[in-house]
Amino acid sequence: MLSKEQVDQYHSEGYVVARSLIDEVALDQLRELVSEMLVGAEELTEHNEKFDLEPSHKASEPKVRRIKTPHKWHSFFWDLIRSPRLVSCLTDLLGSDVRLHGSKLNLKSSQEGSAVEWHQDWAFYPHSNDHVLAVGLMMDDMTLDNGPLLVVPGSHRVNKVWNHHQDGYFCGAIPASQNRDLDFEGAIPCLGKAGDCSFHHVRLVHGSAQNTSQSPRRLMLYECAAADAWPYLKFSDLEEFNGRMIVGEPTLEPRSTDVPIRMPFPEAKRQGSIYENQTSAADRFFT
Ligand SMILES: O=C(O)CCC(=O)C(=O)O
Repeated sequence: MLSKEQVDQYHSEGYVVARSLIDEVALDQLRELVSEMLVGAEELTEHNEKFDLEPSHKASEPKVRRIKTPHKWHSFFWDLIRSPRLVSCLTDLLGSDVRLHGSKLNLKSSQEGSAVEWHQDWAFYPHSNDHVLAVGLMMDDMTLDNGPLLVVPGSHRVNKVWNHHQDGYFCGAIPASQNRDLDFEGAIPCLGKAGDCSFHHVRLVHGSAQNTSQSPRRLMLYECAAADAWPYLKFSDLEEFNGRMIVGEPTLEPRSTDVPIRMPFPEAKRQGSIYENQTSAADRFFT
């Protein structure tokens, strides 16, 4: 599914965008399902295990910024990630055996959807090797003004975990002013049409600005790992773990490689999502 040039780009720059992986019918089904799920947030006054709310959220004017772990709430999210085109891209990049690590649906409402500060996913979920990536399924067109994913090309090859701590606690954000070795200004926006998908390496530095456009920006993120990349954290149940295979076979033999690790402890003062973790980051890049 991916060309040799695309696979080479992923390895050298740490990301690639593949066009038209999800067709209109599936996109419509996905949008309808998400609208139905959001009805469940209307009466909320606080985040819960399913929804993360924008700071301006009110029960009378609901604003959800994330649906947490969508794959746990509806099997359609599994149908999408197991669709032949996506599986083909995943095996091109990660090999024949791929497991889902987690998922999230980031919804940036028009004219306010929260920014996500610069970070590496690896800082949140280190594994025994770095054959791990995130797929960003674009539910809407990604444009310069709606807060698209921004990536710092090649940052995964520096082979380093930047410090994601501030005031002695993990906060899930790289203190921007102290890390001018990273070319934030040269970051590339992953633009595309609804149905396109980005793939970014787990150690690639990325973030995204607020949505200043008039339309929502919805990005469904699937975190995927080669079956032999075992997580250092949050492993509890083998059956559940193996049940998350997207394609191929699980293994009890992790492959360990020489990867940099920095554990996300002490835990962020505010738990629940990256947005909550990052609230304690004083040194910010995006306003
Ligand atoms: O939604 C986005 O633009 C990026 C989000 C992200 O990087 C994350 O949630 O880890």
